[in-house]
Amino acid sequence: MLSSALTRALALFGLIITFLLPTTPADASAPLRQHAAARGKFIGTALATGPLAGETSYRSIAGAEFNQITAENAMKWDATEPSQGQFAFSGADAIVDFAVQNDQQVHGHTLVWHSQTPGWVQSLGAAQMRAAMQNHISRVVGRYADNPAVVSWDVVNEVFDDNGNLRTSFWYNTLGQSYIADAFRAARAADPDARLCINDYNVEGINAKSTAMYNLVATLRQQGVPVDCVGFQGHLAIQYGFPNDLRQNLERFAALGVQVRITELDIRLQTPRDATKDATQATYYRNVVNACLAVTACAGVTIWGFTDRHSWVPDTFPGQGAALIYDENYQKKPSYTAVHDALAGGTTDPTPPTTPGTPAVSGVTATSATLTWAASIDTGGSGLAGYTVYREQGATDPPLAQSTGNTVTLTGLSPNTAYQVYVRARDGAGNQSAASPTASFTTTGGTGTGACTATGTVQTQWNTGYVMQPVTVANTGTSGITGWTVTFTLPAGHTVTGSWNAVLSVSGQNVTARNAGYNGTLAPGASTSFGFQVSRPGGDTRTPGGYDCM
Ligand code: G2I
Repeated sequence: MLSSALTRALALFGLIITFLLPTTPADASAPLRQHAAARGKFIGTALATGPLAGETSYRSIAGAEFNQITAENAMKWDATEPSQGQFAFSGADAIVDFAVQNDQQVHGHTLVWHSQTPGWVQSLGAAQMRAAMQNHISRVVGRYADNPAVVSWDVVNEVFDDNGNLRTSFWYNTLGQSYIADAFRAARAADPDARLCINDYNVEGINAKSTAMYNLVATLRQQGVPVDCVGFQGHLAIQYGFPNDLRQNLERFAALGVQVRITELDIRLQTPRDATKDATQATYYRNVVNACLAVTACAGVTIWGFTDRHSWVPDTFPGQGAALIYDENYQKKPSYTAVHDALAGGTTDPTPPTTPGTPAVSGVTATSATLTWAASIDTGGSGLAGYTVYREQGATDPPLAQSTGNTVTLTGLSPNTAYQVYVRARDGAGNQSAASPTASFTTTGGTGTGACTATGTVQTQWNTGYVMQPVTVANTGTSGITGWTVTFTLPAGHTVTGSWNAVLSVSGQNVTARNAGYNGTLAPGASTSFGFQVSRPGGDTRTPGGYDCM
């Protein structure tokens, strides 16, 4: 029988050989993993044990398209050690076995987290909790330490709150900050060869939280704590905008000497899908993959599941979903093509599409208008991908909408407001056309119904953000209403990062909030409320204004 050290050495040797073999250019129809491997990256997916056991399509796509796997839930504490000292690895093993069969690397997720950790851990005293943490890490990491497929671990997950303070979880409250360094040291001891990561969400762009993570990683490494890698989850939403400084952010972490990776990518939208939302989502997916490709230290991108049939999003964000690259029936979406083409690597099309015609404006209301223009033509080979409508307003013109065809209805506009807009076309290679001539229109005034009012209050704020809560919606009329729409304007530079009790859509600085399924009905005199969180340039204390309710 081979010693485990020898097994590992042979496996490593195999890996090295695989990397040294000349890579033939991946052909256009090749699966994602072939293109990713040719670029020296992984493309991964999270897997859930239920469908892995029960659905043939799930298994075959997961095996064929991806070269990296993360267990969506099966390696978490509640799954692996539900009662103290009672370890259960059937789900985790099923995922690892699948990865081995399909020649995929596994990222272990996750050892120390405030969520999905059983009550027995949370109620321990300090000394027992530290010992339980070290034992858990030692047993879980140790189980796979000799398995060459399992190459990395999320040692700690989501240790920051949204303001960049250390989260006051039961870990922090009981053990203080030292639990983080202790967790990394325990993981290193359990598997000296595994790559050890810290992982979090809302850290894709440069902001207070990502800067706090940057500072923590720098400090830990100075102290000799074995942090090898930083995971950026990447739970994005098309209605909240793309973190355009993602690449720059990855680069600053890479300069600390760590590997970086996108660990849980999904890009949700307000359902139902349509061609415009699909196109925006595809652009976001392409941008994430391109950011990773552009940064040498970026190991790859893991998508948080691959089919809309199995995704955490609709359960957590009612009214949102369709966040993945295959639909519920395992059909590829435009976002699949975007990931594929980005991995397949550039294109040779240097020619932008022709300039769109002047937009003709029709159907102007208080909050919407329809634009139609003469279509562009793309002759460069990559094909016309769609159009972006911009609002002309000065130094930077915000995009108002995207479309795949030569017409779009702008929504979420402010009442009684003058708009100058123009259109640019883009092709499959990302080339943008020149701007069309500008069209002007003015939205009609307010609601006039007097049926409802909206007022917003700042509940809490910090240097780079604030929470608006409650935004009170009151039925001031004499008859009941069964749905409401509140519009308001964000100060320039402010962006919505989350919301609750209403469905928000954001267009430039204009926000439209519609009632959720459960709070649209208001009797005369009744009121309800919703809330949202905003990120702002440091110290810019302006707040949203122009609330209008209809
Ligand atoms: O919340 C999204 C992700 C944020 N980063 C860390 C990830 O680990 C996290 O994943 C999600 C899973 O996608 C969900 O599937 O973590 C959730 C738990 O916080 C997972 O949800 C849980 C449900 O809450 C449970 O009710 C359910 O039994 O999934 C369990 C298994 O389906």
